[in-house]
Amino acid sequence: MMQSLRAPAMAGAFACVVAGWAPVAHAEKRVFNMTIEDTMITLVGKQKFHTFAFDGQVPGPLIHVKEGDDLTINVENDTTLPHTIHWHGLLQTGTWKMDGVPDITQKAIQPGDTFTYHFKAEPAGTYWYHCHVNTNEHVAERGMWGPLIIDPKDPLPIEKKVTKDFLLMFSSWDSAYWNKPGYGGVPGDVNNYFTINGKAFPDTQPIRVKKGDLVRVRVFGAGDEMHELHLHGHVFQIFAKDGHPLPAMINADTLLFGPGERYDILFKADNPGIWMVHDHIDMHTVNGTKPMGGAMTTVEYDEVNKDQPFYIWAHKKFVPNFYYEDSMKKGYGIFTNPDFKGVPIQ
Ligand SMILES: [Cu+2]
Repeated sequence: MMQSLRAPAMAGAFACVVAGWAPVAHAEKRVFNMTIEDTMITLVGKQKFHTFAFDGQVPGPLIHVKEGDDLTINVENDTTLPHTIHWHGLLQTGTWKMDGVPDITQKAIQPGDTFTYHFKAEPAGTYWYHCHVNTNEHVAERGMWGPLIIDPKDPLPIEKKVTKDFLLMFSSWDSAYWNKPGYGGVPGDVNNYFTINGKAFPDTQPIRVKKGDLVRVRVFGAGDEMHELHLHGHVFQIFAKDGHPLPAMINADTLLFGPGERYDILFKADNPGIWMVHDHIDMHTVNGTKPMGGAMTTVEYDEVNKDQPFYIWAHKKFVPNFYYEDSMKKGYGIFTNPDFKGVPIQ
């Protein structure tokens, strides 16, 4: 394994490998409970989608822990189909049966059953969890994903300077299968709705910053399409890929990422204004056949008057924590978000 930029303690990690994983004394034990529920979400007030939602919400709850923590996650499947949870990018050293792949590392969790995952939170960085049963449907079309952030024991100097931390999970949807659970996500299908954190523009929320912030944006390819994040008015730095800091940051204004990928980007909030943020794959900025929708939002500076006669969000109700930015400040734990809740399907 190559040395990670932020892991001077690899010798200690190898010590655990020798005898299989056993929790180390200084690790925090954290126990979380999650359900999987048949849940209906509605995009832009009109297009419904049947989801298998973690804790009844899309995205699922934020799991925020520290590198090395001893995690126990009890999962209860309250839907009518089998599922698992795969902890994407985690090493599972000595715990391969916790990797969450049906018929490879476990039997899928049947309707009404529970399963307990127990593993160590490593490596540090931006990770996510998702179902691994019929991923072409359950991940790509049914919203079975959520963020898993593992703070490093030894953050890099620039990470300590971050003042705002936003999580953006990109995904796509196919209205042809909105009410056909168990189907969809096969070759030839065409996605026609595109979301950030489970909402399509104009139902997304602005990314609120103030001049002087060092902003960290963590992007996730949570669906089954490529996406290309474009931020207007700024040069950002690509800081990490798939949780791992790059040897040198890359300056960019667009970022192409595919299914499963995560990138952490940083930008200095030094240009007050209202700035477009959008998927530059133009077909991803529609709702069905209607343009000006999909995977779009804005960066809004606190210093700027939003009440502009041309601004589509001039009088928008602001919903904080849409990007889990408030939850990320609350320390470690599991954080649900009422804004992502759908309606239970009986
Ligand atoms: Cu599933």
